[in-house]
Amino acid sequence: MRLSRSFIPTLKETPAEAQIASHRLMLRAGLIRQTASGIYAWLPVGLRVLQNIAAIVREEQAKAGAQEVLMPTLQTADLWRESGRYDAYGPEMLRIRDRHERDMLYGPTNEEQITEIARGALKSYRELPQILYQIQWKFRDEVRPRFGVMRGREFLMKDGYSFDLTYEDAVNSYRRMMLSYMRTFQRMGVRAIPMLADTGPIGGDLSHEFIVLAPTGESQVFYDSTLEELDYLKSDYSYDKPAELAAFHDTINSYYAATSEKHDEARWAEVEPGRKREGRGIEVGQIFYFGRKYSESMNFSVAGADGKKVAPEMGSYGIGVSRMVGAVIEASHDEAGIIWPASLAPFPAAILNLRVGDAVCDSMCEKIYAAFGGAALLDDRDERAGGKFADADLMGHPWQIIVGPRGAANGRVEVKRRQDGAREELSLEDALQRVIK
Ligand code: 5CA
Repeated sequence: MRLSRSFIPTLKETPAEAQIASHRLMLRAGLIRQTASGIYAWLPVGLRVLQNIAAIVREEQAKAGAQEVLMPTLQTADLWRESGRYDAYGPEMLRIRDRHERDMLYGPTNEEQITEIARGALKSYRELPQILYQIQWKFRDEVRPRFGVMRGREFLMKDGYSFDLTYEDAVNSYRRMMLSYMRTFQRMGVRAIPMLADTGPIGGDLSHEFIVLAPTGESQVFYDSTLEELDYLKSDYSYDKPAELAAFHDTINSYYAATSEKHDEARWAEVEPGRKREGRGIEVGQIFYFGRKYSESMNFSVAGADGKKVAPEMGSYGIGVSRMVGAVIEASHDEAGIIWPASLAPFPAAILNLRVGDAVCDSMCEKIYAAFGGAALLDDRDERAGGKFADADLMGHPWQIIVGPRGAANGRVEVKRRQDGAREELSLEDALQRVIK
């Protein structure tokens, strides 16, 4: 993309309404704009990041055997009356009435909706297990929306739902999703620590939250630092082998990790002092096993092997896709701006043309731009070098390729790595080799 023609409304001043770094940086780097309290429009750069997150989620869900669906944002109240949650959900639910005076709602989550769909389609135990998920907008009328996309009212969630015949199978699905989550978060360049959690309005008796550490996080957390070191991408646990999934789950659960609600001082005291980590964290995902809570209340059963009706065992699995953008920035930024992990960056690199109009600089920049297949961001604005450096740092591209008249005349460019600020002068060919993987 050419910066001169792009829609990337960056801000020089720090927006007064933003209390935390990620919110400030998302506004300043032109990722989002607020349209109403807790509701945001995603501008081109922000949307790219959101789509990069969604793409990783989709790949990892597919590997774990989950299938993608897309359910409506609007649901009928009758569905929620069946499960008993219509009244129980309270003022966080946005209730709407259509022209026929029918009660509707903007979905805060989709257990009822997916149960109704499964109930209409699944008739026999042979059709289980199933894991279905979607990436769809949710609305929760939070009392205090704050911190930008971190606690919004409208937000993008990946929500998945599993259906199994037996408790053992359901726990296997839960573990399968847990492993896929650890791989998903690791690919996004953040360490999310799984912690035993309360189940809240979703219900059930087994739940884990996935927490990214950041000083501005809303939860107080305690964990063994071993959980930061495990490499889930290299580990070869197989999704198809229940014993391996059990071993994975046991490994995770053998290290202490809990939010303040579940914190157990006696167990904490047993953690090796050098491995104790305590701090604030952002919940980027949560998974739940809740058995037959929805299948029983909503009358969903399949025929078992003996012909008798069985209510399937269920779980649900969420990732805060839009919250993730804020969480990654909280975990990865400095004074100058965002530092994107390569896997989520809106552009793999920025090409900074320090003298637009100079034939050598222009042609070198075009060559580099073409080498990226147009995927990089070309700063071709007629602006001072200082402004270009500041904007590139603010936007957080993993690499900057800096093309100035003196170097260009000798076929050389400067390459800066955003993560540590390391700079190197290289030939055009070496620079491309360094940056394009
Ligand atoms: N049905 C289940 C799992 S599919 C569910 O709704 N789980 S949840 O309530 O934990 O939400 C899933 C994830 O959405 C959370 O872990 C969090 O990352 C994100 N989330 C929840 N509320 C908000 C909010 N107000 N703003 C942004 N993200 C949110």
